[in-house]
Formats: sequence, C-alpha cells, structure tokens
Amino acid sequence: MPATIIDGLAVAKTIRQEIAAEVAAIKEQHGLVPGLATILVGEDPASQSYVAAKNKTAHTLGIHSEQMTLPATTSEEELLRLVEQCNRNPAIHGILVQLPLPRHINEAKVLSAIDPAKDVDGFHPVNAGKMMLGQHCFLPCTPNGILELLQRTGVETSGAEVVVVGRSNIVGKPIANLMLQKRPGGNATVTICHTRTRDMAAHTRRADILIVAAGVARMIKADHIKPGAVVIDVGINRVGQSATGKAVLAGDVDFDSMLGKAGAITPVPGGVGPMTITMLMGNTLQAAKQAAGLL
Ligand code: L34
Repeated sequence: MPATIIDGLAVAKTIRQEIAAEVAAIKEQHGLVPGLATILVGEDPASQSYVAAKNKTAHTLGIHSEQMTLPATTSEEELLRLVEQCNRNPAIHGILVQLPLPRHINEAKVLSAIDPAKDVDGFHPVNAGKMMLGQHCFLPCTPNGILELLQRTGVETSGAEVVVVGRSNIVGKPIANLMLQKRPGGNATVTICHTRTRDMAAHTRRADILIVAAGVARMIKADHIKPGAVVIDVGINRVGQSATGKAVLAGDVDFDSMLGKAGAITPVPGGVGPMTITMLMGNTLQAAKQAAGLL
C-alpha cells in the first residue's frame, strides 16, 4: 500500500479556523485583540518569506501584527532596544525574532531579552526549562506543530520507538523531550541521532516514527526506514530555482523513494511548515489571554 501523505496544510487550515473563531470571540466578549510583533534582521530571502507568511496569517485570523524589519547592519544594542520596546508595549502580546540573526549579534542574548510572558516562540531559557520539566509554558512552534500533526492524524505515540535526526534547540532537542513526556502525544521511547552518531541507519530503521530535522536535502532514503514507518520531514532546503525564479524546495527526506515503503509521510512544502506558522498564532492567542487574565 502506498504511503499516506500527511496533509499539513489541511490540518493547519482546520486549526486556523479554530483560532480565528476564538480570536473573534475574545474580541467580542472582552474587546481583546491579540498582538504579534515579528522582528526580521537582514534580507535573507527564506526568512523574508517566512516572516511575511506569519504576518499574513495573523491578519487573516484577526490577530494584530506588526512587522519590524531592520537592516543586516543593525547592532545588537539596537535590536535589544527594540525588543525592550515590544516588551513594554501593551498592544503586543507576542514577540518573534526570526532566526538566524546576523553573525555579529548574540542570539542567546537577544532571545533572553524577550519577556518570557511574550515569548511565543518558546525559545527563552525560562520557557525551555519549563518545557523540559513538563510545566505549562509556550511550546516551540515547530515541535508543537509536529505533535498536533501526529495527534490529529491518529498516530499512536505511546510506547512507540521515535527516532529524531538532528539536535537543534529549535526542533531536535524539544521534540525529543516532548515525545518523551508523560502526556498525550508523548510516552514514546526516544532516540536522538546527530552528526557524530556511529551507525545512523541502524537507529532510524528501528523507528515507528522518524522525525528528521537535519538540514541536509534528501539525506534520508528508503533504506533508512522500516516498512510502515511514519516519517515527519522538518527540512526545508532550497535546492534550485524554477524557470520563473521561484525556489525549488526539498525536505531532508527523499520523498519519492519513501512512497512505496513508509506508512505515512509529510511532504515539503505542505507538511510541517504550515503547522509551525499556525502554532505561532495559537501561542499569540494564548499570550493575549494570559495577559488579560483569561487563562
Ligand atoms: N524565531 N525563527 C524563529 N521562529 C521560528 O519558528 C523559525 N522558523 C524556522 C526558521 N527561523 C525561525 C520558522 O518559522 C523555520 N520556519 C519556517 C516557517 C514556515 C515555513 C518554513 C519554515 C513554511 O511555511 N514553509 C512552507 C513553504 C514556504 C516556502 O515556499 O518557502 C511549507 O509548506 O513548508
């Protein structure tokens, strides 16, 4: 049987409708409009398109959104000052500083400057720590999107062998941690592979659920998985340009070779990416409700 293609865009649309309905309700009942600030430093085309998509989605859902675009030459102090301004602005409930930042800016320092109550990316050390302890906090958007995608497509995680390829702070570490936890969408046996893993295929072939966030185009092939495995492809690699100048995208998984072997697989585009943006909207709504004492 050919692999089921997990339609991230369709799941994202369903969740967006749920969020839009709640945004409308809190506006009606409490006069509260969730506000998001997106901060983009520099002109990386991929970052520009992701941030534009975040602002557009926010507007569509009735969320107030301000895009702040700064030149690549912006100093760390200037960026910290802008973050401080957003921290103090009562119309802004969520702050997103798009990564990566230019090399002269200390990423950890900037992320730590965001008010944890407005940290809708869940990257502040306070939220990262709470997440690891299983406490209520903002969950990072991509891992949270993966959890939602698995749950809403009925994938059983309890007792499952989950293998994560990649150990980033944004995806690999948090998704491994969340799937380990005693909670719905968790209770898995988790293995994390990385660049120093000795025999990666020996690990990935044991996975019931394989999550790949390595940043290497099409590195995972059919012979890396066991038949019927659920494959979640987090990679977004720009592998070329179409005749019209549009970027051609490929995941970290060799999608075509998987179709005859995987049980289910997420495509790129249209898999995890739309879920990331949707979870950001959900976190912004959560931040606004918390600020207003509604949660
Ligand atoms: N602070 N920085 C911060 N938070 C984040 O959560 C991100 N990330 C990653 C990069 N930097 C960040 C994103 O938003 C990656 N990322 C992201 C978000 C959305 C999409 C891809 C990456 C997305 O919508 N992808 C579409 C295709 C988009 C295209 O055509 O380029 C998809 O269907 O996969």
